[in-house]
Amino acid sequence: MAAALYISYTCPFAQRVWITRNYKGLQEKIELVPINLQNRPAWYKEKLYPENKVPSLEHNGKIIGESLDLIKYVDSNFEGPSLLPNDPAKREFAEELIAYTDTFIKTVFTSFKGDPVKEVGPVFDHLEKALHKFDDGPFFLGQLSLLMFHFVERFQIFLSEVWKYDITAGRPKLAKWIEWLDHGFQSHHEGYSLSEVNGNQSGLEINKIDAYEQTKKTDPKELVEFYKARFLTVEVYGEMRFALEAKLVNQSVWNVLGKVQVCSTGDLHYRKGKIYFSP
Ligand SMILES: N[C@@H](CCC(=O)N[C@@H](CS)C(=O)NCC(=O)O)C(=O)O
Repeated sequence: MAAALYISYTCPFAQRVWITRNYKGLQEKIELVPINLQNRPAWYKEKLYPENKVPSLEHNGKIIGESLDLIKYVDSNFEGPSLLPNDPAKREFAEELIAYTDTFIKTVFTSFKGDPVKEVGPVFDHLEKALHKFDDGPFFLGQLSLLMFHFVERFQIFLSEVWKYDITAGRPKLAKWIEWLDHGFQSHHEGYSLSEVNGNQSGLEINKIDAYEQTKKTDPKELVEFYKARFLTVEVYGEMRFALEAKLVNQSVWNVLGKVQVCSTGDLHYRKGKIYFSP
């Protein structure tokens, strides 16, 4: 029976279910339905998914949500290669790692509103340790890399751009993992497969690269702007508002606000009589 996966092109949670669908070769079996999150159609909430979030999957007359549940559901209820390894120890580790992704994401997103340089270390250390666990090439158990990489890639861009924080410093396995994945995607663009470039040791085959590449719609520059607007914008008032409006301060404002030490000038936004500043 045909199924529909409701996603948004910018949502990383939807992206991991979308990658799972592509990886299993279910493009014909599970139709993609993009939802515009900024302008959600009323029927989505009223008739389909009262949570009004993406992703959700419509299958056999049922609607299921939550991306982690959906990954497991799609993996076990549809045909195609399994995402989870068969070996029991590896399978247990894979399930732990998939579940850990939510802690990882939450910690990093929350840190964007505080001080990431102090807060994100432990979660990237956890990934570094996980990469040491099985000697499976530079990947987390092969295809599971695909379910982690899009988050790590987004965070890497934002943390280095805004906080000058290098997630790979002191984490050699993580550095290698990112390098190999980047290299794999790049070689693919240039018309080579990773096995041609590096011998057949990478475990990143063309169908895996494709499964991921088909979901890659976010431009890194747009991503940085989107995260800045979402996480770094603060309301300013009182003397600071006066100084900003009179253009008496720029860079120092942000330092005084105590958020980031590195940005230069910012933009002022007026909304409902309030004033907001974003770097
Ligand atoms: N825990 C959920 C998170 C899904 C989620 O937060 N989706 C966002 C887009 S990235 C959303 O639909 N937000 C709309 C809203 O919260 O109203 C999952 O893993 O599926």
